[in-house]
Amino acid sequence: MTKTLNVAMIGGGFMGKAHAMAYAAMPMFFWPAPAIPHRKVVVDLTDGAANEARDRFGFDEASSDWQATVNRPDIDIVDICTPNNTHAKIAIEALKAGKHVICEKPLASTLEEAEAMAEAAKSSGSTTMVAFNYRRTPAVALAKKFIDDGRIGDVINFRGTYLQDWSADPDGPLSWRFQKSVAGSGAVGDIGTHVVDLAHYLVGPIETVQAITSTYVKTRPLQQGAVDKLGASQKSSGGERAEVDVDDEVMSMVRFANGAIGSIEATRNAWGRNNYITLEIHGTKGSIHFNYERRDELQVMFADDPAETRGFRTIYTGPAHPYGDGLWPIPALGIGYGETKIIECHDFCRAIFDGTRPSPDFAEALVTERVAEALIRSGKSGGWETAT
Ligand code: SOE
Repeated sequence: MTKTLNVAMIGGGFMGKAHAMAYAAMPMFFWPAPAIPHRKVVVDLTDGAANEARDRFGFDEASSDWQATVNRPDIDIVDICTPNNTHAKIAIEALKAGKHVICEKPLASTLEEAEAMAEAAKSSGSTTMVAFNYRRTPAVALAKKFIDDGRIGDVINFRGTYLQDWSADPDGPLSWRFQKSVAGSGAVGDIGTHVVDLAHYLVGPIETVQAITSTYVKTRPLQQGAVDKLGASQKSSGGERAEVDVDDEVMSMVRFANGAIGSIEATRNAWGRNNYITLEIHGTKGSIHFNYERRDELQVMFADDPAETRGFRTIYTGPAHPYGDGLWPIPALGIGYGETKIIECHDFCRAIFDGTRPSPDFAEALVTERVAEALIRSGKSGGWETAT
């Protein structure tokens, strides 16, 4: 009989919704499932919010006490979907209690916390994972396969961008995402780390970086209510404004340990760009291009194609490609954010089942944190900074 894993999910907001949906749907996609995740307890700040999350996301129980919950003997997985500055304390307590831990990205709000989390993971016998979901887009996993199979030769260049526009409106609220004490950084930690993770996954570790960071909107209206509304304009609230102390944008040059060079950009202030994650990778024998806003497609160019047909071709991912046996039976039926979270949930449960290390686990995500910290440092110093 397939093993059941009881889940305690801490945080019932936007990410809680995505994870709860993945727990419910994973065995419907991947069958036989490595384990059946059971939505046991959801924790939120107040009893009212927790009860609402329980009813909405299909958990058995609700609680406003994360500490008591992660120590319950009937819990197998602790899933952290809370703001960045709470990750370390919840994860470390859960690891001490012998739980497997999946944590939303970025790993933590400071490098010190991230190091403590990786250390706690190392000295536990538990499985850990950080929810960098975009590497689980089938087209991105197919790009990885082409690179690993040598189809584009040695990678010489990586260009990665993550552009959004939800914070371009200066009247968007000053949520925790704009507060250094909670988020750690702005675009760098929130979305730049996704690109760093993709760069690491596809090309390898980054050694040195040189960055420019900028904060365009210096003050924002204080947020009304606790719910993270991302960019919803508060123009009419007429309320008090407070200082933004994180970056809005980062542009950078990077050097990889294997000699490849590249660039990484991230901003949440690019009007018209919604979830515009692009990757352009050049190798000695071909190129790869991906745009998340067309995420069923991977563009590839192989230099050894005959001259008259040489050029970028578009592959629509489907059953023949990574994760294809679990997803939809016809290419281009559509992969969404939800599917990437379902695959993430599958890979985490499989790693628990097999006793293998999922990627990225806390140790691997710490490498991404080091790059993020080097980007921030370089943004201040103006010079090259090491990420190791
Ligand atoms: C906001 O920028 C955000 O919700 C990120 O925090 C997520 O990681 C990203 O995938 C979608 O946008």
